[in-house]
Amino acid sequence: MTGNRTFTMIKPDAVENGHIGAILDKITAAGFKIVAMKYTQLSKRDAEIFYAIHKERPFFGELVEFMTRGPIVAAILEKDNAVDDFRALIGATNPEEAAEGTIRKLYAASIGENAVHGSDSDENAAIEGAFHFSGREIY
Ligand code: RTP
Ligand code: MG
Repeated sequence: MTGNRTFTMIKPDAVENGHIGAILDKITAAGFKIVAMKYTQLSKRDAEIFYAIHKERPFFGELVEFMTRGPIVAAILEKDNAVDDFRALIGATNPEEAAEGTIRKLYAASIGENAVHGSDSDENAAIEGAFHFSGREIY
């Protein structure tokens, strides 16, 4: 059981492909309440900080390039057991391994360009939410 908030981004591929509306529909239909949301674009520095945990991985440069190439939707979501339930809703990192009906199965093209982000722990949800939103932007 996790806490009641998670952080998500609709990634540049899903924005480019026109899936913002469909993805937000799936998120709200699954019982998540949007408590903060913005349309924005990450700078290289933002992406390098956000994904610092992956900086030694071979795909890091590609990941930063991808995440900064166009706008994203960032949001904080509220629901009981938010982190675990949201990761179940989005599906496996690799869309080929994602369960039927999950957001990545429906809207992602590859392991690198996989449509959405979901925090992996309560601690990271709080850090990632605070990275993108001030207290006055959370309702
Ligand atoms: P996320 O953090 O975006 O919710 O994804 P995740 O937990 O399912 O996966 P994670 O291991 O945290 O990886 C972060 C993001 O890096 C890209 N990636 N590319 N080319 C590759 O092998 C590879 N592996 C990971 C993906 O965009 C992944 O979501
Ligand atoms: Mg992750």
